[in-house]
Amino acid sequence: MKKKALITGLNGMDGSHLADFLLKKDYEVFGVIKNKTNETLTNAKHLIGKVKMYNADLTDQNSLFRVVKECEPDEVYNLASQSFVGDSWNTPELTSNVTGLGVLRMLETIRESNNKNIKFYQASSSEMFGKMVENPANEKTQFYPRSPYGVSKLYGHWLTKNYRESHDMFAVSGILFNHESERRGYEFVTRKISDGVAKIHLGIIDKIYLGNLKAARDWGYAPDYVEAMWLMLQQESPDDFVIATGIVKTIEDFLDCAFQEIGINNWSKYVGIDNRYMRPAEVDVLKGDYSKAKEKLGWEPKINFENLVKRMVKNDIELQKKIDI
Ligand code: G4F
Repeated sequence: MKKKALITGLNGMDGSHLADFLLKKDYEVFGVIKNKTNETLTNAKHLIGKVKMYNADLTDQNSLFRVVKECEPDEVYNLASQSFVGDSWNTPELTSNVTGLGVLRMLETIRESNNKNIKFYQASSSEMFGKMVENPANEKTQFYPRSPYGVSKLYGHWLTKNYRESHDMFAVSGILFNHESERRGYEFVTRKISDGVAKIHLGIIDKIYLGNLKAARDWGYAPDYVEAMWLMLQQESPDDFVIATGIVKTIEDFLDCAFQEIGINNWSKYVGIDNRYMRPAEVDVLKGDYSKAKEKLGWEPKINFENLVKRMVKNDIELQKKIDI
């Protein structure tokens, strides 16, 4: 019998990469998509016919009950969320409802299913470390979130731990640091840059506008990170893990690397600052210590920063060429 996995947020970057990964492992994969239509299937189009997709929502408890009842999963990966930190100040209630309370609804759905064997993965985030009271951060580092998004993720994180301890559930959190890929949404800084650089290269635009260029992140490659999610659910006992590269780069470093890809060494005339992209409370730097994951999961990042940036820029150049035709 094939193992069955249910992924919420199937159409997101991580959801679609995880589905690809699990299909290769011969899983039967089910996915929850919000407002599913053929037009809204951005990252999951190639999964039509391979993954059974459900129109359900983390804000609608009954829709989750129905999905779990029908597909009877062995593993549930809760990846859906309002995941754009910048927008969480504009939509704090929506963010809390989806990113925070959504975790409660998914955990309750599993608990009420009376199937003690379902394993649950929660997508926790390095945004929970926010102000970083310890650098690099590990699983024991105290949290200090800096946005409604970070606070909501922290609620989901503690709730997952609480359900594990209260109801004897196999429920784990992966505290993932920033991870990107060719499927990243255009609102995030990495994709905004790779897309912008591709358009500058092809003469479509002449400048990109960004916010805080001094912010620093620990960036990895999303397909590497979905493997870590799966590994966490294959352990004997449930536990939480930090997943990171341990290497920190600034937005300026990302710009250096992206512009070098199109042969430009000094990008200053191609980048403008727009205060609209500054955040009310910034997370200046994020750096993770993944040694526990290395030791217990045997996990390590494979794609480095330079390679990641190259892939994203190359992909966007190819995409733009196709659009131009
Ligand atoms: O790309 P970002 O929007 O990602 P952020 O806020 O780090 O969040 C991402 O990683 C988290 C894990 O740490 C996830 F939980 C979360 O869901 C998401 O995937 O911004 C990165 C940095 C910020 O410091 C921001 O202020 O880039 C800075 N930045 C500068 N200019 C910009 C821009 N960010 C965006 N989105 N757009 C800009 O123009």
